[in-house]
Amino acid sequence: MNIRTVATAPFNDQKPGTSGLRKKVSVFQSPNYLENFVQAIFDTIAAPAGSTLVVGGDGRYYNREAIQIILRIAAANGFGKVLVGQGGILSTPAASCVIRKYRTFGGIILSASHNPGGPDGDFGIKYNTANGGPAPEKITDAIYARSKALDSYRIADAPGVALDQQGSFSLGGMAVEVIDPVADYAGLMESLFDFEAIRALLKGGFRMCFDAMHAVTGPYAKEIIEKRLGAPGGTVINGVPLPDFGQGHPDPNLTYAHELVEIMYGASAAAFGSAQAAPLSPLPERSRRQPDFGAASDGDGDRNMILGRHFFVNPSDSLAVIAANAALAPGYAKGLAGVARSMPTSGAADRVAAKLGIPCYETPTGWKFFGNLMDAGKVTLCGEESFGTGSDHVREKDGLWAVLFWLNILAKRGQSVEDIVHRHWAEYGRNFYSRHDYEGLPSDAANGLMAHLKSQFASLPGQRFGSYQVKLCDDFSYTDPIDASVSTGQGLRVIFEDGSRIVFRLSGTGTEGATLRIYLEAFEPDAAKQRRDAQEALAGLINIAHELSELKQRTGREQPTVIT
Ligand code: G16
Repeated sequence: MNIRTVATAPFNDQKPGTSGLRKKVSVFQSPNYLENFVQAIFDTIAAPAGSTLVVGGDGRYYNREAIQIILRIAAANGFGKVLVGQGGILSTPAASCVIRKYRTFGGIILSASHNPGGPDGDFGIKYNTANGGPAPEKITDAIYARSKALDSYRIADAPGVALDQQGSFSLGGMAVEVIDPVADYAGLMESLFDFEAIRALLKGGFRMCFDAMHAVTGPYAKEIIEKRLGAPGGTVINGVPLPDFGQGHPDPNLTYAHELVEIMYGASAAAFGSAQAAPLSPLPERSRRQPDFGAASDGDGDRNMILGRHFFVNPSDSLAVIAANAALAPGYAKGLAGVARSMPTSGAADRVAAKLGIPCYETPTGWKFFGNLMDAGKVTLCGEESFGTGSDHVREKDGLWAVLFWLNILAKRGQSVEDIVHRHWAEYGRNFYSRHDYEGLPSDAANGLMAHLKSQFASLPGQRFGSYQVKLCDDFSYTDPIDASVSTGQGLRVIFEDGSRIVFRLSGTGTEGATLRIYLEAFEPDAAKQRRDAQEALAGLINIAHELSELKQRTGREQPTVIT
């Protein structure tokens, strides 16, 4: 094998964000950009010669080209074997599953998650460690440091590997095994859930729709939901992964999964969710009677949105409902060790944990913060408000897993989605919750707004805003209970005397300007008052958020881009 050492200059912008390095495709295509970052990963992880790596992605534009480059750099850096998903495809949870099942040294996942794809869209890359989870901050910080000092990378001169055919190949002496991207993952799902009960549910007239949004979950959902669980063909819509996601935005929320929302809400869809709801198209034949259950997943298959007929399940509530009903799924019948949620996620899961007598951990935003807790056996379930739910079956959040968990619960309880959530609120109280996103803000304006908020923190406690009195304000920081690592600057919290709160954060996953997220939460124990619209119930807090942040003066915006 001929290995070339290529001289290069470091880039100064390769700092991984909330979940890996995400940039425009054109940035990754610029000479040496991807190569440098991959070499920085390999230099940092220092895998012993002959190690095995997993490589796969969500199928977005540049996925195949990037995989060929990574294979050649892996060969030049002494890896003995790489497992690649057929067609270059591996959903993020499936990659985690494969890393764990075959005990590989780690894996590289190519995805910009829910961000749009195509030549003008986004691309991303992240490294996952041997536990199957995203590398923790100490590794991503070291990769970043290395990327700033890199002056060369090593690459094998070898022809590309045919990714469309399963089998074993050789690339300059390194083994490349092209594997079925679905089989291992589907087998794992079958071991966790009561497929018999779900099959019976689907046979008995229960109708569902799964929107794969032309992203990676299409083949997984078709195999599991249509083939193994027997749902009729056509249950999975937009099931063919496309490099540009059919020009869509593969983010399973009420704004971007509008086709599914139209199906589930029928004519009233426009009233829901978004300040920018797309106009309604004529209803397709199948939605004359809305399905009982709707779900969608994102670009790389780790997010999920759960809908009932005319009913949206807030992701924070979804985590709480799954926790409360976990014993109904065979894989969780023995009970939960604990649950964890990110700080901005509502406290609904905390109430379930308290009742179950198990711990509930509060971490910063980012799935990587759950890894240590799961590895130490402290938590079984984890979730985030950003449409992420998962468990210790892998070390990533898992969209289809959440869908199957809901199906398992629905099959066992025989009630509607709406009914299950209403009963949950009646039992535990309702954490009214919403997230308002302001996308594409100039970075200066967003940073100025956050600095302005922080500057008021000393004087806010004790101040009254209508019926709300400020109890405390802080910039959230977290000390990992397992390795004692400290993460600071994780979101500005304004907490009121009655437990309501407003959190302000800048997203760490965007590639253009800044995205401001405002998270709003208020608790309602009275069942008679729980069925109000969340925006209405949170209106007072929304006004306070605008006032404290000087949102309009600083950004010119009054309406969020997306409301969850
Ligand atoms: C990533 C992380 C999640 C995080 C989400 C939103 O998800 O894995 O843990 O909650 O981003 O992060 P931010 O608010 O910083 O944009 P994904 O699905 O994009 O990988």
